[in-house]
Amino acid sequence: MRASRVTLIFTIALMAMSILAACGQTPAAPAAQAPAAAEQPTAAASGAVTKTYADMTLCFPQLGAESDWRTANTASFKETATTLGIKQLVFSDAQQKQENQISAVRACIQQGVDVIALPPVVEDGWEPVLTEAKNAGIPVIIVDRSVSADPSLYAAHIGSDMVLEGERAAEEFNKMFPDGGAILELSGTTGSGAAVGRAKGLRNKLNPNITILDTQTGNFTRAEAVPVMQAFLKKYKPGTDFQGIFIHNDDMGIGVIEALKAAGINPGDLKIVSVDGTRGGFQAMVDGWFQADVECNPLLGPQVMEMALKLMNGEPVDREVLTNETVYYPDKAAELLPTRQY
Ligand code: GZL
Repeated sequence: MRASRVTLIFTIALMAMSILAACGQTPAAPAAQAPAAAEQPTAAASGAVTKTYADMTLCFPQLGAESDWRTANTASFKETATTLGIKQLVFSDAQQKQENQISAVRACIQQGVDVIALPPVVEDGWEPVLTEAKNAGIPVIIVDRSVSADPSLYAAHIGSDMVLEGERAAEEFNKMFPDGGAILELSGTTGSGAAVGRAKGLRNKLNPNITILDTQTGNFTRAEAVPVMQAFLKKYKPGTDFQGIFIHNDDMGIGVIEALKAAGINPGDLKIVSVDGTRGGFQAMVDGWFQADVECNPLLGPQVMEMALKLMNGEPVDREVLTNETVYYPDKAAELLPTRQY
């Protein structure tokens, strides 16, 4: 290209740059497209932007993996989080240790999550960390079991009425032993809202002619229930000293069955009432071991996340949401077993 043409082009470019510089601007990149009206966040009555599930970071410091019930409870939260497309489910497993749950809640407070859904392993000892969450402006939903802390320290409780579950079990024994009798009790984790409530409910409604011969915790696990039942069988004569067993969850019930079989006891020799209504419990009813299984529903994910979103948007929520539950019986167990979600 001849020099004179180069000079001309260079001069024109310089002139263009000097005009733009005089206007205080350099050639701008194309402006970012403003979001279409439909993508604009809606303004709530207060004028604040309405949060959606996509904005939600939910802390779920799960207490452990001790039972089929707990496995189903965890699955309910993880599946619901995926279905709703929440931003993040901050999940942890505390191995049934309160100190681990408390550490997990503190980590969530540090992270600045939107809501904490706490399934407390035991009732007591939550005031300090609930106070920290409150002071950080993070609402807490107590999930499943209850806490003894002042209700002002948390937003709501969603779970089962454990006392009613115990009362329902008592009513089954009252029907089976109209002329009285004696039962053994395998209780859940010591100090847990589930074990405390079920024990209380049993004692509320058990007829006075039925005695609770002995009670021991099996910590809601299959493995820990076996030695407890073996010890009971060494101490008491089945059929003579006791005629029934109340078991606080199906997982321990399966451990109890293992010990009974080893002792040569047959299905139906003893009248057993369990709690949860898991597939294992339904199978135990089909096999004749359980005479009733009191429902305790673990599928709490949808209710909790719906409430969490309301809390994020400053909407009022019910402070106590109890799950509607029933009692299952052997006559329908075979038919219902294939339909069970947990
Ligand atoms: C009850 C729940 C209990 C179940 C057990 O809501 O906390 O914990 O009954 C589980 O199976 O271990």
